Amino acid sequence: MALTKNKKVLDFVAESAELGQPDNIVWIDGSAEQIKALKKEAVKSGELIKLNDNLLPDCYLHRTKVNDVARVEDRTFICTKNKEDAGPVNYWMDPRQAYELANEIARGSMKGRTMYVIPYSMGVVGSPFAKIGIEVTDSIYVVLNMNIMTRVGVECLKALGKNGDFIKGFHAKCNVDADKRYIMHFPEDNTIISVNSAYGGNVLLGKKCFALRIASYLGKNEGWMAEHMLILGVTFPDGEKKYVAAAFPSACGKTNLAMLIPPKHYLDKGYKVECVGDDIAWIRVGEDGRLWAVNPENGFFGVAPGTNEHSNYNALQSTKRGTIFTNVALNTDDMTVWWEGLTKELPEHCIDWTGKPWDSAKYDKHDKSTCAAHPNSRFTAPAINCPCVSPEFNSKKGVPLSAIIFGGRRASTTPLVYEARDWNHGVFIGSAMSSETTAAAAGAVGVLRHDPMAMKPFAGYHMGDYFAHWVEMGKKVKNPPKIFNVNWFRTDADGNFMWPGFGDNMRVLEWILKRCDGAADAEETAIGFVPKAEDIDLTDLDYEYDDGKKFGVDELKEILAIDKAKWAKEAEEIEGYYNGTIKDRIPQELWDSLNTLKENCKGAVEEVKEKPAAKKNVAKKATATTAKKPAAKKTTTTAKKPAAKKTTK
Ligand code: SAT
Ligand code: MN
Repeated sequence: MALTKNKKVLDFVAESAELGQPDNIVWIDGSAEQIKALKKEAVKSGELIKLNDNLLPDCYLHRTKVNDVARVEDRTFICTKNKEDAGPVNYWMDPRQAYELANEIARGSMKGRTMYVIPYSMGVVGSPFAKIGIEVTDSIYVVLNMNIMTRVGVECLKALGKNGDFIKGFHAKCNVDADKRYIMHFPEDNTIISVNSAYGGNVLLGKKCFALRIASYLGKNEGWMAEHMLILGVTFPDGEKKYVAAAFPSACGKTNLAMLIPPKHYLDKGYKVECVGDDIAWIRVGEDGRLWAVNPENGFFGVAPGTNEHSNYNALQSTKRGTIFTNVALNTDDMTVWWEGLTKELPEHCIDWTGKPWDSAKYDKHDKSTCAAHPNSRFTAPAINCPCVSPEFNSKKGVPLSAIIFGGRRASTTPLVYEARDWNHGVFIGSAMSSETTAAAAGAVGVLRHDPMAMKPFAGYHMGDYFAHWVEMGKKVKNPPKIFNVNWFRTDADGNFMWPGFGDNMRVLEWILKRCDGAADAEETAIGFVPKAEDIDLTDLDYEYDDGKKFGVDELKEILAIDKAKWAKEAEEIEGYYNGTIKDRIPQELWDSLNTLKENCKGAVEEVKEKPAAKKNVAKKATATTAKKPAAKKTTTTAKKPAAKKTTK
């Protein structure tokens, strides 16, 4: 029975039913009984496998089809009337054509099935940040995951009232046919359509589809921001709390950073880290002129492989009850789950993620095809399970941000951490982010690609306009957070990660937060402010590379060093991306920052190129040119060196 009198909702449900032609329609009220009954039904049909109720109470395993294990970026479309509005890094489809295609695929596809109507809220119901969505789906798996990841049920319909607007989401799994898989977004209609997939990021429509792609578009028009960012709080020994939001591409450690446990000597001093969110931040300007952020989600859709007691105790604990595991391995000895990196010992009797018995003797950690769990296998865990969930997790007004951090996987060039000179320089740094691809999206892994603000797959409109929106937001914030860039992934010549990462990232966070207070020193470099080695606390740091070499001050110096020649090349590369991909919608402020970077690294270009030039006689190539579009009016004001007052506290 319909749970609302809102005509727009009723119309949407009726239209969806007319299209999908399900046998039944079930409204999800969010009650524990209903959810329990659905779990039972899913176990009966084989869609879920019930795990050991003593060891993992109320936990289930789900396996997707082998062709349906990750987001599919090349089948994800932004459908705006004008192609230009989707921009150069999104796939675009004409909305009329997209609706026609989706209708053709979805028509009658729910015959013999039940269509569930999920009213859900992104954000705490009643918060000024919150927005309501209605997802219809023919998948119980989607209902159960949405019930963890979002706030689901009648309270959302109440908040909507008789006339409220909402984001429409239509999901039909159809035959999970990869050739007919489409994830379509209609930002101008507040609509999302997903067909022929049953994998998380493609079908939990509140997550990437709504909370990032549609919400980023809404944010641009309404003056706020939807970002691919974790949010964490740090409590200092004196009791003061500071909050940080950090953008990293998928599967680059957002969940780990969001839940980090500081090294012992920090804990002894009274430091504490608490998690507000691990994937998405909605950010608004507060009355105090600061940026305030909420996590619109209600759970974690985290990457399982590599998660263990040491790497992320809090995430692991979060998965101990009420969790749905997707594409991990099943340990048949005790009906628990396993994935690569969970334990050193391999399970003796185990079924791999495809449902076949797994032979641990054939396991080769360098060959992903021998893995028991899929590299992008996931857990969907309620946020309230997390031992370090922030008391502000359910706050309606959110938390004020002291710092914004960008980061990616970069084997070289990018130092462990550096700080932007100001907001616009920070926006430049975010826009210039590159990272190696991961298993979170279908396609090759480990390929370096541009991923501005970690939003390449998620900005619901033109990337150049998105940069401009960041610049505009900077003008609205009287007390902006400071912006930093980190890189936990530097490798040495043997391919070892040079920085220990995980809990030891606290050492970098401490410097970042002290910089926000003017309480830590830094060195002014060509790319921004970089800590001196002595500014990073290495007390009790114990990290050994595979060859037995220990991490120490020399290694720290190496990963803090700025190689200007490499940065000169990086600047050329960024210019190529701006000119070649984003083209004419790059805001002038970003060209100015690029020109400053080029200017600051100019000597290094000469140095590097002069050597062969001396022999080969091509010395004239040595001079750095100015990036395209240097506005005449602004070049004169371009600071070649950052303002002296900011160099140190
Ligand atoms: O699959 S999701 O898009 O939900 C997770 C991710 O890729 O970050
Ligand atoms: Mn993500």
